[in-house]
Amino acid sequence: SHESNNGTNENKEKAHAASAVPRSIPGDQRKVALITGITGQDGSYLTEFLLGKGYEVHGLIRRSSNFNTSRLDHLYVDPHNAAKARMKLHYADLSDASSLRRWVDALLPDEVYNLAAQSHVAVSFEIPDYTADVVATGALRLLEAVRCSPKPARYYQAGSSEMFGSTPPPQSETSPFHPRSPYAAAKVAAHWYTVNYREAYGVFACNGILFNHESPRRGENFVTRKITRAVGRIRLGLQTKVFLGNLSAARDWGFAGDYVEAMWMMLQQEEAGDYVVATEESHTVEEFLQAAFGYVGLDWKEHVVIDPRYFRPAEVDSLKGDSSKARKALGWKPKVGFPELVKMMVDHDVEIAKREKVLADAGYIDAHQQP
Ligand code: NDP
Ligand code: GDR
Repeated sequence: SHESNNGTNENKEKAHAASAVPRSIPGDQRKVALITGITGQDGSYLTEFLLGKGYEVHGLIRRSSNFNTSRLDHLYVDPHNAAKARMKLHYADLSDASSLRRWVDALLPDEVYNLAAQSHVAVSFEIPDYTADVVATGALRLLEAVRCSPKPARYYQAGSSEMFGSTPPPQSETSPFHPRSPYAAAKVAAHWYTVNYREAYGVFACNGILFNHESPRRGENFVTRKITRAVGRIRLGLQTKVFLGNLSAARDWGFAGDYVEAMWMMLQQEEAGDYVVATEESHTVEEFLQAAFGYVGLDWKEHVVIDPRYFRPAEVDSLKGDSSKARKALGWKPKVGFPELVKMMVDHDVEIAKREKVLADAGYIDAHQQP
């Protein structure tokens, strides 16, 4: 991590004011990308991908009482080392239009990726108003900033298969939306704002309608990661049970690293458009349990307890994408399949559990404190 430079917390203040950071080194012709939600799962993979393509990457982060950049720490270079630092972080918030406008104007990005969201479906029932503000109006605020930018930027909107909701599979770009949560309804609004800015103002704006994608960096309260974290800890004897909700829901699960590539591909086309991105394979939560526990020789039925609090007021029963448009027009296809994804996540989380066990055995952490 970047902190290991001097072993102190002094460098943890990673974000900078607009005046302090020039867009790029003078004379530098690198493409500039601006990413919201850079600290999230997809933000970290997209940043790696774009740095690999030679981009200068700017990320907008929100203020948090805890450091929220752990997914980016391996990419961080102190900005005082201007020749090497190709990822820069700035404070802004999707609920603060002026901050978005200011950064778009200051950085003049070639591409803007709007990944920021209150992205947890169940939580959106608890905080619907906030979810709408960030997910729907937040996208509108950023589109306005892009529309008013002195330099035309290409815009990517992180749309979701949740927008299809109760529309039966397979779901494609032409399937009707029937959202089943405040989160999904807000994503539908953001989708149409994006289409509207394309049609009304000619903004090069694309909607990626991405089906579920996971990774070892997935937030720990999404079902796949919740399961693989539990598998690791149960395998190492750090816990015995995991509490879950509806096991019969079916999802089209892919690997996040594959999906960020599709985002970039959309912005490299001659014309802006909307694309479904999916593996076209669907599995139930129960099948995920079977695969994850089975991989380390455990029987999930001995460890899973159903807790009604994890059932949602309205559920999305079955998602399976038809991504033929993206496969044909972008030449995109997923590289990681379901069994490989499960193994990748379980292997990673068994390693984490091993480290937790060392700390727990030495009395440094409370082993019973479940993540
Ligand atoms: P995460 O929840 O991992 O990341 C969300 C990001 O948004 C974080 O960086 C978070 O910051 C940031 N954020 C939240 N609220 C605000 C705010 N008010 N202002 C600025 N930033 C904010 O999501 P993913 O990486 O999994 O997903 C990326 C995007 O793609 C999201 O929009 C999600 O809804 C969408 N999506 C995801 C899918 C998936 O399967 N992963 C599928 C389809 C769509 P912080 O780190 O501080 O919390
Ligand atoms: P989802 O992902 O709602 O599809 O949204 P999540 O992993 O939260 O749920 C998938 C399915 O699993 C069921 N489930 C549980 N879910 C959670 N989180 N916790 C549990 O204990 C549990 N038990 C069962 C859920 O009911 C659901 O059916 C994700 C997010 O990344 C969104 O931002 C994104 O838009 C969509 O994927 C595509």
